[in-house]
Amino acid sequence: MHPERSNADIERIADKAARGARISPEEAVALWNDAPLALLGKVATDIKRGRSGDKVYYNRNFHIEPTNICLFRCRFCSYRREEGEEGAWNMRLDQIVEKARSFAGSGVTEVHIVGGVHPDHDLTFYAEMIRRVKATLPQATVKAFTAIELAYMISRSGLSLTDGLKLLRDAGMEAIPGGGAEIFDEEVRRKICPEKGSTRQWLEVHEAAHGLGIPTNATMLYGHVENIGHRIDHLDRLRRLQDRTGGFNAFIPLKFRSRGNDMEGCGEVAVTEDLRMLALSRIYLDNFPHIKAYWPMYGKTTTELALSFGADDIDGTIDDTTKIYSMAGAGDTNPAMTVGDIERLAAAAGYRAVERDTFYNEVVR
Ligand code: V47
Repeated sequence: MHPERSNADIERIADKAARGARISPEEAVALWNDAPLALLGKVATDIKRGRSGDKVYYNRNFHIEPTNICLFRCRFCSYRREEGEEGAWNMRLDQIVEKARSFAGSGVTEVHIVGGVHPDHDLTFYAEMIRRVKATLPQATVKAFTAIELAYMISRSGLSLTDGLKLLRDAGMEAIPGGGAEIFDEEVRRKICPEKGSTRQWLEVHEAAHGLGIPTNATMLYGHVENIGHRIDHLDRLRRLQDRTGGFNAFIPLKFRSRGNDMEGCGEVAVTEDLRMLALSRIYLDNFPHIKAYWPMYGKTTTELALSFGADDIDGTIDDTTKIYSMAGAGDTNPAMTVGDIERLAAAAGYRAVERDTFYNEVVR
């Protein structure tokens, strides 16, 4: 406990947050340092229940990861390979279409496409990819490309951000995932991903997307070399952008997983820290409708706990289509959950699983 801070101060900040009032960065630090885990869980759950009652959202989705060959060498990444290196892949458009076709008739409502920033692919290639996937699965929403991939492909094309996004939107890109945010603090970013697109680029892409009515998500990679001040600064930059645009759907804190990358030495934070981070995200981001506990990264047990710490979404069925997390040692090697599995997980935590689409409309079958 901070020497000059009393339990009464912590209770006052917690009450303020539970009433729905906005807390300051300093108050967030105080809660982080001194609030008991159970208090954070209670406040985050009160806020969550006020917004979405006993619902836990999920969707029927799958991922396409077109390539793991990437221009950038982010130190936390276990997935990237050099062209020609063992374990590298680079799917052709017909293979991507084949993957999409294998989900026809399965009831999926979302295709999530992200991968490495491949030096040879241009905007025309990506627009064609989206067009073909959408033509193959017209009922599904294409949620595609991190802001880092988008900034690179659009700047290469010579178009403005807005015109590049419009071109992709016209091809069928209806939403943008939250990846590539990592940690916004420029000094930490230099340490963990010095070559990657900048914080400014990430924020500009999301702002431009919101300006076009394209909803997006936001992530934060935590639990490595950053400190709590960096995490709150990250949340604060997101809260400020959301105040201006209202275009974010979900915030997804991503726990750093340490296997098979250059930052193995950082280890991994405790599960109690994951729960504190989820609760603080729910409390601080008073203008974000959803907090997602991404189950392939936390694993199913922590995801179940996350539902008592402010999360109201756990992502989807996945069907063993993403490798980013398992290659870093997280969760299951072949991540997949049936709707029944998801319903049981939610019920075990005292909640009701509700299927949603990408835009959080409830799906009635
Ligand atoms: O930006 C990479 C993270 C992100 C590791 O928007 C790692 O619905 C932990 O953003 N340990 C990409 N994390 C994935 C992503 C995402 C995932 C699920 C849903 C949504 C959504 C977005 O994966 C990267 C990076 O922060 N990541 N390596 C690692 N070793």
